Amino acid sequence: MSRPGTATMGDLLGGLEPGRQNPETLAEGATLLRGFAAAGAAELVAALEPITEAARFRHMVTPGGYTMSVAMTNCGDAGWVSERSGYRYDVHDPETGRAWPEMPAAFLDLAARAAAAGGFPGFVPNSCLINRYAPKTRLSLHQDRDEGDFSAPIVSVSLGLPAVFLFGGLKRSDRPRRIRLENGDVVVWGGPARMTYHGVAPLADGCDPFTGNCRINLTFRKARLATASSGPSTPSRGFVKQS
Ligand code: MD3
Ligand code: FE
Repeated sequence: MSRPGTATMGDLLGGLEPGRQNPETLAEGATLLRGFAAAGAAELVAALEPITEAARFRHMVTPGGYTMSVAMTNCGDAGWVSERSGYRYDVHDPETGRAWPEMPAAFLDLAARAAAAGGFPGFVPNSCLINRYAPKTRLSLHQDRDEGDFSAPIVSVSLGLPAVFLFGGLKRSDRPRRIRLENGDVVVWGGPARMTYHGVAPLADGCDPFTGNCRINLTFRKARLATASSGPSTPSRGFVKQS
């Protein structure tokens, strides 16, 4: 960007060229940190190996009976689960009955540093949802509202093949903006952006040196877990996370 003697368009516009700032505020509470995880991407992908060995990627079924095209698994104290009976955070992997694999220190560290850079210091996620997109895989517009604590942000990390992220508004009918997310890009979603509708357009074919022909997305979350005093968690209502 700052090669001596080479004036780029960004320089000429004083760094104000739309869509070229880093960090970039996408909306109030939503901050795009381009390349924030790029240097550590190989380490993050390597850390996924033992996790996905113990808790395999699987295609979950929605309450509506659709099988999601995104393959998912989790690590941390709780994992997001979709079944015919509803969505929930569960301390066990229903496929194995065992606790989810532990969240690697490198994941926690990255999530905390990114959240701080996005204006949310002190973020300690207890759950990481791991999404795998093969070519043609998509994620329909939805809100994330199963966490129970919406004061904490969600931090998302893109690895491998690029994707077009769909960033909508607070109503499903708000027409989404299209934002290209590449390997190492991190987005922090908090405050008023926390409940926005979002999705991912069908993945284009390609090849990445670390992930091969797929995109991996990590989302770090703070899920409120059921305790003896709070009783069993109630199933979420009205949230449709489509395949
Ligand atoms: C905006 N994942 O796992 S990450 C999801 O690329 C999910 O796999 C997408 O949507 C993916 O739920 C998008 C970006 C993202 C994640 C969570 C958000 C954006 C968000 C929560 C609220 C608002
Ligand atoms: Fe989401």
